[in-house]
Amino acid sequence: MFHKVLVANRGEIAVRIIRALREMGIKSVAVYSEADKDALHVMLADEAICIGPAPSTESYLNMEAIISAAVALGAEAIHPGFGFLSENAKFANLCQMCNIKFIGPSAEIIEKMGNKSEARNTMAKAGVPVIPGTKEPVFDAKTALRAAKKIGFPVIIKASSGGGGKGMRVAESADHFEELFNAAQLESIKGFSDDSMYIEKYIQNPRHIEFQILADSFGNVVHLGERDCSIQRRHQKVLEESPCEAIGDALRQKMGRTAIKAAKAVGYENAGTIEFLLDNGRKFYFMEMNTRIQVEHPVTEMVTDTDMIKEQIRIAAGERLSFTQKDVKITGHAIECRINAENPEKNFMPSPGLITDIHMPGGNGVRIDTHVYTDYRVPPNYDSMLLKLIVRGKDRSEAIAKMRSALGELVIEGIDTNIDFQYDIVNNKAFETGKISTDFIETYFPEYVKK
Ligand code: MV4
Repeated sequence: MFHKVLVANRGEIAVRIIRALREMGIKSVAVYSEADKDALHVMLADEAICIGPAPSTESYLNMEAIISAAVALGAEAIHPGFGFLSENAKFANLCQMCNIKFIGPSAEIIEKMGNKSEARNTMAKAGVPVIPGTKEPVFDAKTALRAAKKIGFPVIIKASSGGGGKGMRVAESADHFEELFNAAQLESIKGFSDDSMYIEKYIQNPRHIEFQILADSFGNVVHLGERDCSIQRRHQKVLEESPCEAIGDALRQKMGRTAIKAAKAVGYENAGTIEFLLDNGRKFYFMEMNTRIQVEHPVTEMVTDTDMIKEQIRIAAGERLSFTQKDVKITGHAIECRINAENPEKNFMPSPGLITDIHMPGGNGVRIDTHVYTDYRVPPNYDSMLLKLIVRGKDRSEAIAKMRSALGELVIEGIDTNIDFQYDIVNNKAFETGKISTDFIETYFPEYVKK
């Protein structure tokens, strides 16, 4: 096992990883920017080292500074968390060249799955259902239009290097298709320096269902069930739950086996997520693979009684998975609400600043993953997520009751938050009856959706 691990992240996930390391008897090294000198992850780690100024390009994305810190302090591995360098193939490769274990899959797999068009092809070849669409990337509007006509409208135009909704457009018909294509492509060139695009049939009001995978370096792969992440706003998840209300055991098994097949097809190692879209006819399609630990991993931990961060570290250290698929039991129901420093009344504008007071709920089945505390100043430089409120109940209805109670108790003073917005979501009738899809917020909270 490792003796010392560097955590190349900040915020609640850095805290989460440092705690797992301490439980495992592994020394932790925090890295921090000048804006984060008073951050909780810095206080909790065994050692901490400043890696640069506030802008993340000069600190949390500064590969040389992070690798140098690991070498200087003798860390044998780096946990990248999510965001920042977690899906950066160049960084994973740099770690390997410096003899530091990157806690995640190989640079080759990150690269392969980072190209969404290539990932689609790889999965299709492996017999994983993909959404009908182009088999080769397209680079110009005319070729794309021909492909779109073959697929049949509506279609969705996506950037090969995309994700997070950037470089994506829906085309209802051939009219304006070329304009939409060019706009999506321009966004992709600007955002990812890549003009490679692909076209898919557009699935109306799908559910976003993702399967959690764990794969060790001996080729053993298990899935830990799914998360329903359909409630999103501008491609940012707002609330996640496990299991998904809409799939029974038969479909769960089928999707789970498909997720394992997908992971095995690329020789996957470590924790990963297979994202599917589920259409109204209950057909499911591979959409993307995420090669990192995800924000919403706690809902899976709560219903499977696992510690996914510890599993990641064990796998990276070359240990075998200690359980098989038949040992995985999903019990109860978990929900996570992301609490952000933002103002829903002002188009979710970020609201950094001083937290003058905070009261956190607790009790049976209530978990909070956070880095904030009273008198903490939320810096304006990073993601606005403050806290993840996670509850687990014996079934969905108990979990909803717990979440309503916990959100009602949660108080954060000094800055604006989305606590009340989350409270309205969990008190919504459609949410209560499980009628959710990716258009949930537009449908039930149109006043919050800026046109
Ligand atoms: C789709 C789709 C419908 N049909 N692809 C959104 C982000 C990116 N990862 C892919 N996305 C979508 N791809 C086809 N062929 C609908 C979405 C989508 C979506 C997906 C999951 C959760 C929320 C969403 C919100 C809008 C669009």
